Amino acid sequence: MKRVAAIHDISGFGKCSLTVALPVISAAGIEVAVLPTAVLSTHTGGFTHFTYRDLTEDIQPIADHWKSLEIKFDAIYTGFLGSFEQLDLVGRFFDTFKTGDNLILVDPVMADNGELYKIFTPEFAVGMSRLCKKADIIVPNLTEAALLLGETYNPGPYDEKYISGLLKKLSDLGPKQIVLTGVFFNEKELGAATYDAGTGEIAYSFENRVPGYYHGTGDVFGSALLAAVMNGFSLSEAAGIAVRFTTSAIRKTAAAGTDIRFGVNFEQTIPEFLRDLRID
Ligand code: PXL
Repeated sequence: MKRVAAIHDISGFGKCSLTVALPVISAAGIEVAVLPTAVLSTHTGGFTHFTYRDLTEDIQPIADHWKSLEIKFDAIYTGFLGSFEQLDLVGRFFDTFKTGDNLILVDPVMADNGELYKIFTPEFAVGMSRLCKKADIIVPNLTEAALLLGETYNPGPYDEKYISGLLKKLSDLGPKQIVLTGVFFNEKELGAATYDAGTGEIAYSFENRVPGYYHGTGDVFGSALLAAVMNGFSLSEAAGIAVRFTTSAIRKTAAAGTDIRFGVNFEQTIPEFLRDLRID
């Protein structure tokens, strides 16, 4: 069985980060070791007065303990990181646990819809782009891509020339595989673009857009993408699986009329996801 180290926060309510990564990746038959970076009562998107217990002090001792046990990871998956210090500690974690054949996936969680999440400053993006240099795959949305490249956010719609330019510039930062989320060429469809610098292939996956902005979807997408790659799918196939899974979970949530801050119904979408992965 393959094993991934998932380094994200735990937001108790709101279905994102570890409360998504753990069930989704485990359902796909992959063991998940969790390294929580913080414990919050809810995620920070749209809620006020959330609690925030920082776990920066625990990161290095947890890494040291895992190292002493000679635990190996087939992949390391990072998401929401709360500070520069955490970026440094996670970079050190990569140096310790990187092997010749494992995979580092960094989701540079820090912004969406043209805006930084309110707990971050613009300098954080510089630190995050440094961490991305060490990754094999990065999964930014369009806002995060602009921040990583020090460019102005473009609200879209986009065209292939703009997207392929972004993909190549992101790859020039270091990672050989790029998955850009929130891509759309018209108002009807939304999806992801992938670039593999090894093969030069650029591919797109789209589904019909569901109106509204649902929280936690980046983590549903990233977790599904990693699970698919670890189950042997190519990057572009994995992005298609992740786009279908995320969109289907959003559709169920929209149909139920759930508050958009409460996360999406990925749980009841897992059977479809496993059929798509052909491991049901
Ligand atoms: O889903 C990204 C995410 C993860 N963790 C926390 C967040 C967010 C996005 O807002 O606030 C704490």
